[in-house]
Amino acid sequence: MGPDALRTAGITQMIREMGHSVVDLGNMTPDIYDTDPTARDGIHMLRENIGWTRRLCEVAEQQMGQGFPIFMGGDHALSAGSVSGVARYAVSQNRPLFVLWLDAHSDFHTPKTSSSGNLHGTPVAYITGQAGFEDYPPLRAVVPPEQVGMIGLRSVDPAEKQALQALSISIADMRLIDEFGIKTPLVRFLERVGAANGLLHVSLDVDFLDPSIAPAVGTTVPGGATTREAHLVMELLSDSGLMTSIDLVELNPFLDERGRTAQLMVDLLASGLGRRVFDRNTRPFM
Ligand code: 5AB
Ligand code: MN
Ligand code: MN
Ligand code: MN
Repeated sequence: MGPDALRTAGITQMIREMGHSVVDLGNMTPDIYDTDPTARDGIHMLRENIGWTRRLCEVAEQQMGQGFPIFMGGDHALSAGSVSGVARYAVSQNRPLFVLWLDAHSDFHTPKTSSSGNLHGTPVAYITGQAGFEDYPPLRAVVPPEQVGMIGLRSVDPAEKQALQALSISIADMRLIDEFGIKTPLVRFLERVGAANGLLHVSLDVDFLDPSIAPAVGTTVPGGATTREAHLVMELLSDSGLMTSIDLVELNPFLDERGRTAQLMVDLLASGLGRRVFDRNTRPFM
């Protein structure tokens, strides 16, 4: 339902109005998967997710060569496929892939450590090549943890914390954002992407935003990004010219209030594609 809510909120028209041509590939379907009803994986829809990952990985690699892919969800588990495909493309271009994870959560469980059994809590561990995904499609291109940045964190489970502490993922939790502003960690990360001539995939989880402005998500956590913080992130991403693909995920229109979360996600994408109130040079003060 998420992608259709984004369509209803005018995502295609907005992109066109910004002067781009856009092709809507429609809703995807997973690759064939094992539907053995006696299988007990302890994980919700493991096999189905593996089918989705395989399909999305192929499509993502292909579409990277065609333009700027926007992956709409749906469950954040889709990023296991989108990012692994984008990573394959980056290898083919001989360029490093950086991933910016905008989320309340670190999504760093493996199917082995997850206590909820919900795979939307696992994609970052998969794309960075952590052990525990033996049933998943083997990764042809791993994203090194040093090339991942997470901004907005405020709900991290003990197993995730332990795994993250051993790695060099850049993390800006809400406390750091309160103290230094959201621009500081983002600009530092973008400087690294630019210096390495990297590609940049952005994964925007609705729950990055504060639930008071974005209620349409199953896993709300108070204390999230404000409307302006989120727009600033997208505006800076657009200024940088570095972003080469994006996921818009976790939108559950069933939980929305008159489509406001879907509309906010579309507006944020517009900022990411360059929409401004004024051009910089028409601003009188600075
Ligand atoms: B989301 C939790 N860590 O594993 C788990 O929304 C939440 O894609 C995961 O960021 C949230 O179930 C996944 C408690
Ligand atoms: Mn979810
Ligand atoms: Mn989340
Ligand atoms: Mn997430």
